[in-house]
Amino acid sequence: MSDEIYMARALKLAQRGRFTTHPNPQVGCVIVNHGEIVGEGFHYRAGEPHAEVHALRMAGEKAKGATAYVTLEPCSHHGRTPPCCDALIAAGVSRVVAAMQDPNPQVAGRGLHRLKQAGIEVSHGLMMNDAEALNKGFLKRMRTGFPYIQLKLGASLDGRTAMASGESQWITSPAARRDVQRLRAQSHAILTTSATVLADDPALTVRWEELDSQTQSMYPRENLRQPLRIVLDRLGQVTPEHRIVQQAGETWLVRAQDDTRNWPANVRSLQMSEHNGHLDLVLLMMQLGKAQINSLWVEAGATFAGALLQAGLVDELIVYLAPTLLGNDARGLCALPGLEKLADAPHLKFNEIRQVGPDLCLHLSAAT
Ligand code: AOF
Ligand code: ZN
Repeated sequence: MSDEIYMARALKLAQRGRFTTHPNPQVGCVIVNHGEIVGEGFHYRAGEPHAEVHALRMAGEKAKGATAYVTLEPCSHHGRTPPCCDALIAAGVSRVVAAMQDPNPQVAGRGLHRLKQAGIEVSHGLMMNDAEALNKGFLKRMRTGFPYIQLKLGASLDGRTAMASGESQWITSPAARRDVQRLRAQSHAILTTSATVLADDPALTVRWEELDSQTQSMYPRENLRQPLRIVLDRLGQVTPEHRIVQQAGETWLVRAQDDTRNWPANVRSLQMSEHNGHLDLVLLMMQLGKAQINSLWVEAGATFAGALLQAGLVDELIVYLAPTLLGNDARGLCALPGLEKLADAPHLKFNEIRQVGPDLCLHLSAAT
């Protein structure tokens, strides 16, 4: 069998960590000796063994002289766990095929170098695009210091989100809301604004019973992790009565003024400088990157969506479109103040189009 088949298997295994590895990447490993898979593993949670360690444990003596297929360069540093390249060397592996190098500055080529120095045949780049797609958040944070930002929008076919009165609940279908639950579950953190909290009082949690059955089967209820909730609350309008601060998991309130209120232990108030009556979004994203947040899922209103787009901070737009028309009096999807010329409009491209129940889900990114 060819290298691609084993790497495809390693990529598939890596995905089993999709809901749980943050802030670490998803990594899979397959060990093959004389055409037989003798060990497999994937990384499940930060602090727990890396993919290679699981696979080496399964392979035991059979790792000697074997080939290890890994979706990310084996690590060379002592983090929460010891270096995987040492474990591969000690086990007597004779060849390592990595899908890509690890941009983590603590690794960045040193893992592959150490393996080579130990006399192991090393290569990287096999199925690299798939490996990149697996860890968009981790890779962006390692390369730029910013989290990977996904902006979720929901609208009618004519791009409207609410009637003029504000009436807006359930334009999209229950199937679309289940899809949102799955995408929230994969995100490291969820961001919203106090305007949305004051208008809708959302919980912004993942409800296991609302996940689709395939997701449920790979994400047992007892392992459910609530993504961190972050609210941009410049003026300190969120109160202990709002649902978002009453949920399991952490909530951070980002404010321009220091907050002296006694919040429960799972609520943190962070102070950030403001500029012309706005929090500095670029600074915010840098701080979230420093806090090791790989991926940010944004659910907010048209004003914030527009601000984020105009700041060039959106990596991916995820738009649910319902097969209905709300007319010209209804509210628009995205405020883009100052936009007058067509040439200045954001240029996007469609990357994926899915039908979700009766709705469409469109995935877009900036056109390059
Ligand atoms: C691998 N295989 O399965 C993972 C890797 O704190 P630690 O010890 O868990 O190290 C985390 C770093 O190790 C992470 O940032 C990334 O660079 C690498 N993750 N590497 O070879 C794995 N999870
Ligand atoms: Zn490792």
